[in-house]
Amino acid sequence: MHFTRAIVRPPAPTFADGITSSDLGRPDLSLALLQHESYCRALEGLGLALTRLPADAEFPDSTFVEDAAIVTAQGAILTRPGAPTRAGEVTALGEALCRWFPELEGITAPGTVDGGDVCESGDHFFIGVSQRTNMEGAAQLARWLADRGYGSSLIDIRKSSGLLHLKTGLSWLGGRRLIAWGELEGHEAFRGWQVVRIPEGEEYAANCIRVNDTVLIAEGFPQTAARLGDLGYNVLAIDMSEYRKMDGGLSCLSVRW
Ligand code: CIR
Repeated sequence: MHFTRAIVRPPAPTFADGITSSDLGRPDLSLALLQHESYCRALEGLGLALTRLPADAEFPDSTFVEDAAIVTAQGAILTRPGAPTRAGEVTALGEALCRWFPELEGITAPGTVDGGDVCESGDHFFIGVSQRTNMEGAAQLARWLADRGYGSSLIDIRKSSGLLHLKTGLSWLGGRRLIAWGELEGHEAFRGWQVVRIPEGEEYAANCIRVNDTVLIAEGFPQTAARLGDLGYNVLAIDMSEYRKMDGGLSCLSVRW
């Protein structure tokens, strides 16, 4: 879809206390803030009007707004994040989104869904069942999507080490084209889709976002950038070093529609 808006939220002073499995060290908050500003400017440069939520120290992971809401051309739904420390993040997203989506619904208990597990691919959504998104949450979301005319398929990543969320290893590039980690590439859900394989050693670059005519990718992954360039995309690289330390990627930092 053509994006015109996004919600973003800068990292909180407590950012380094968020959940992470990475061993890349503690993030530097001032550098993270600078990187966030570059990210916001890139989205604005691509024509998006941003709603900037205030940072919230109560929620160290709250800069990763994508996990708290899913927005489609046919409506929006608040998630129910799988990590207990992140549950309260939906409140601020709900307050912001109801301006555009007054009929805002939500995933309900015992379902859990993190937006990072939801890969919008045009009129089809791939939904990861993960340590954060459970079967019940995925099923609720699939029903909500079906009511709005979207198809969906579930992809169980619970045994895929290294994949926090489905979109850690999968992104939509537009049309019927995806980019994915090798271990996801052959999944039966992708029959009929072209899957561009992430080069060995560049796995972090799989979390990229197509924003209108450009693909934003993390800086420092030259083979992926070249591959996307060869496929005809405008490629814009953003330094994500401090977010990577907290298991976050490009898609996590905004809710776009
Ligand atoms: C977490 O573990 O929840 C955060 N530290 C990272 C969330 C990244 N979000 C995403 O991939 N959508």
